[in-house]
Amino acid sequence: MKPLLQALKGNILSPPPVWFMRQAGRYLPEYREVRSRAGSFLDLCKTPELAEKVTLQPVHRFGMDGAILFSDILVVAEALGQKLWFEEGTGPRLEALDSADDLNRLTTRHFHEHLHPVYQTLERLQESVPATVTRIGFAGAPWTVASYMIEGGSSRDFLKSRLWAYRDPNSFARLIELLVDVTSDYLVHQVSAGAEAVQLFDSWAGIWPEAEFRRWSLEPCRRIIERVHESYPEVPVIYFPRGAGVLYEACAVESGAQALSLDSSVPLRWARDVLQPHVTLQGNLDPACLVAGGRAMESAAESLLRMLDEGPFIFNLGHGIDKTTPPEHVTELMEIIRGKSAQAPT
Ligand code: 1CP
Repeated sequence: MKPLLQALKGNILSPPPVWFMRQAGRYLPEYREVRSRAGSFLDLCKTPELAEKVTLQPVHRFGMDGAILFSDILVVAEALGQKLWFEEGTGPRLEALDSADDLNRLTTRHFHEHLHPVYQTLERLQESVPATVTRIGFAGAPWTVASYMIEGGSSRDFLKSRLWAYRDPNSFARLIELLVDVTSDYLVHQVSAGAEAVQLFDSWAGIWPEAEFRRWSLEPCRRIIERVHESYPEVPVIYFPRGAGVLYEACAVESGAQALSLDSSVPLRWARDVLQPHVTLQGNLDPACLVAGGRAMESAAESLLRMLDEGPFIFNLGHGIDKTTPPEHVTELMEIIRGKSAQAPT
């Protein structure tokens, strides 16, 4: 079995398998080259030959154990009929949802047709991903996707979305329910097209108090994971409730996920003692260490390996690769992970 899948099944590997969130992207000159040919970022996501190519770029250059589908979490909003575009420098923009009435503008009628290029990319990857490398599909969690749909783009405080949830929980629940449904379906289709594991990105989970975290982040994700497992009981799900703090424990015990992706703020000793008995852990090197390189990167990577690689573990970052990361630092980090762990007793 492929190393990443073995770790997701709870096996302890030395060296641990490794991949990096957002491993394809602007920090790679070969990505910038393809991106400039594609037109817009969304065109790149929707052109299977090019999306396949950029998915493979980091795998070929660095030899990661996972190849994550090249797409974006926000294509789901677009597939529901919401207008989406990406502005250079400012990131994603959407025609914002302002009220319960706006939910009526959303439709599932063309959902899978719209996402067909994503499925085609995964089908192509079945032929081209190296034999030992795991194909990872993904989706945004309902809360994180809803926040972009309501804010109309990135936000610092998500106040509009939070106020909607507090003032009109029924219509907010309608949006979350819709996203639970389509996201479950989307992931099942990704697996049918060739994804061997899937990751749910709840990048903004950490903004909520406990009760709302459970209601709007954990419970919707638990239901999606359950739905994926109803169709594909063997397919591992990696859950990334970024910023969940001590609530990572509830995620480990209650979500049904096989692995938790840890953000960089999660203390390693606590993660080892409290979370790792329940699930495979993935993470959590600070992406800034990878930009910095040198001693800072080396010592952080070594303590991560020392602390977590006696249980089921996948080396990753605590969040996506920064676009200013020097590619040579990624090469060095791969050497640290593979070299150092290879010498450790098994
Ligand atoms: O051309 C470009 O460089 C556009 C930048 C870019 C890229 C490379 C965006 C816009 N998305 C992506 C790809 C992407 N997004 C992947 C590809 C696979 C890989 O990991 O290599 C994935 C998994 C995502 C997921 C994603 N998109 C998340 C969840 C993970 C996270 O980083 O928290 C989120 C929040 C988004 C929204 C989004 N899309 C793009 C940007 C710049 C953002 C973040 C905006 C913000 O911070 O609010």
